[in-house]
Amino acid sequence: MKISASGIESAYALAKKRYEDLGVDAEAAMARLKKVAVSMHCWQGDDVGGFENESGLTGGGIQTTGNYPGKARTATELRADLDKAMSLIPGTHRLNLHASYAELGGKKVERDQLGPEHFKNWLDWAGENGLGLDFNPTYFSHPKANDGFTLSSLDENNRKFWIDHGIICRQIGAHFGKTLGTPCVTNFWIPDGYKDIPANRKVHREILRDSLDKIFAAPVDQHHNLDAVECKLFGIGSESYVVGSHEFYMGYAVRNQKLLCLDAGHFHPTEGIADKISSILTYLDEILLHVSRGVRWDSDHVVILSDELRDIALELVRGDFLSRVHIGLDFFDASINRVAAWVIGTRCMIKALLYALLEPHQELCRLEAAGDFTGRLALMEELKTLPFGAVWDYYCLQMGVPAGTDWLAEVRKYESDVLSGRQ
Ligand code: RNT
Ligand code: ZN
Repeated sequence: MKISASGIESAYALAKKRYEDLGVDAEAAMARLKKVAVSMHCWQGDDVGGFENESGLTGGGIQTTGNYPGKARTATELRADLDKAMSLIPGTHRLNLHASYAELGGKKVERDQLGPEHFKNWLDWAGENGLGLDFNPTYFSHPKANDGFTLSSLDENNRKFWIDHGIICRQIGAHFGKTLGTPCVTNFWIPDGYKDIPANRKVHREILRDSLDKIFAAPVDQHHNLDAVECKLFGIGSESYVVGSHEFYMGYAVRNQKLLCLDAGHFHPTEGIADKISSILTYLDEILLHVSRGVRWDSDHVVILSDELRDIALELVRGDFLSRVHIGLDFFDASINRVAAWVIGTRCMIKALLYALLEPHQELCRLEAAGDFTGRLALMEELKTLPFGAVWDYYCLQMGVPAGTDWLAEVRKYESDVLSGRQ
């Protein structure tokens, strides 16, 4: 059932007053929210398959599960699905592309030979829709990564191939950034690691440092491209040792002033990333987040409005970090409608930010500084049941996207009109 606009407006009027009583300006919160761009990942739409060949996601220790019908088979279909998803999400956002989503026109182009021309359609589409682009070299689903090693491989030829891929991707990223007038974050994640106990942990880390140094030595304009490195604890098939661990990349990022990418699924299963943000931003200007949801392992479930997500958003707002943190999403679920997955996850990210922007932060800080931890806890708990949903619905209404679950009817229609025709 469609929610009526007048119902949303009257609920909002009451909610606004309730927040005002706490010294919070709901209008100002929404105005700030409007400016936040979330980088939506292309890979939710086709189960991290990419368009280089038929085989889809192979290796790398990441996995999609499920076979919900309607997966995008071409870049054109993927863009159509993204258009649909984006039309149901308030605000103007970004698209995060992987190199494996190059459009090669039926030709075989190796990953060390890619160029901006292979992403022309993506770039045109982003420009037409006012979207920024982010980018990722693809270090998985490739014969040269089959032994589990890429940039830290002991094989010099392999390494050279992957170094060249990295350099080319940074150049492509800079081209995106320059063309679109907003810097592209190019994020490096590699799967390298061992299933079982390594005899020589050190050698791969030294090699990885050397490979990264070579990649980043290539001159690329920082105004157009920002480099990020993503750490990880373990993957399927790399349970005992991941070369690019947290300590490895934190050291690398701090020494070389690169962005560190924190993926919510890349730490111990009970460890959140919210508390890490202000620590790392003490030493780095900017970071990248991969907002994800691990269930028992780094399972990349669709992001929901969990405590963990709220904590991340609260940290971004409380620390005034929104301009220093690039928010990317990283989840992939093939067991539900893929367009719906994007919509749910992205809307939840935005919702969490709205929740955080509606917090009476100064008052909480005042209580804390005065040593009134009782008052701090009491107020924090009270905030959870304020009429936040009424502000969210109103925000959607203002932004011209469906409120409540009204978006679902549109996804269902798209499923029967478009997705169901895909075999
Ligand atoms: C893998 C990393 C990485 C990938 C994407 C597809 O564990 O999280 O970010 O999910 O590059
Ligand atoms: Zn990630």
